[in-house]
Amino acid sequence: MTVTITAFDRSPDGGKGLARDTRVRWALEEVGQPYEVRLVSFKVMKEPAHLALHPFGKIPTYEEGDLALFETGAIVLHIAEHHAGLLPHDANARARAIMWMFAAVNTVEPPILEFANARLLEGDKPWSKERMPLVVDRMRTPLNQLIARLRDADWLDGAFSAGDLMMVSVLLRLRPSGILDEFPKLAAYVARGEARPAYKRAFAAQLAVNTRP
Ligand code: GTB
Repeated sequence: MTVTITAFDRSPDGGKGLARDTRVRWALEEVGQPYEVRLVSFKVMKEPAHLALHPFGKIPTYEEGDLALFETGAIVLHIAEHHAGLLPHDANARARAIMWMFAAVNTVEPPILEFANARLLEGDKPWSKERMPLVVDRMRTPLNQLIARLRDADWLDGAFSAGDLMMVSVLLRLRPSGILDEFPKLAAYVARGEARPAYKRAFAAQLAVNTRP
């Protein structure tokens, strides 16, 4: 069955792979599922046809036959559950991989987004300088805790899984600020994710969209 996802027709990051369609593309590439992409503008995202797919008017969405999904966590989980390669067979290991997906989007991503917003959208506010150390601290704590758990392992829990795919995707958002390099263990973990052929294909596909004339 044809899989169609939506993505920005022009991502604000110009193709750095930070928009969330990249993680869905990556999951599809990991499992070898071909997909089509419908590009949407910010305006189209807020129109009824897109809102019927995504009630919050965002990308990405995922369509496969009668199924329409939004939320990258749910989309990647769906892909991982229906194809081999992103979740272990052992039931407990599988539950732990899913736990790491939730940890990525529920625990690690929110303070990273708060930091990105503070930096990019609130930098000119009179209170920004005073608030920033708090925002950075709230982000550093889970990052250091993640490093403590990762130790010298390549991946979070045995072989690469959907948990790593989501965690690496979330951590990538730190790169533009330079903060990722302050955490060499995490930078190396992200680099391992980026070195995967499936990630490279996903990145190249979104780059091609965002650099077309
Ligand atoms: N929780 C949802 C999910 O994981 O699917 C969040 C979806 C979401 O925030 N989508 C963003 C969106 O559609 C794109 S990814 N925004 C449009 C809108 O709100 O009107 C977020 C994003 C956007 C831009 C960059 N960037 O330029 O660096 C990075 C990430």
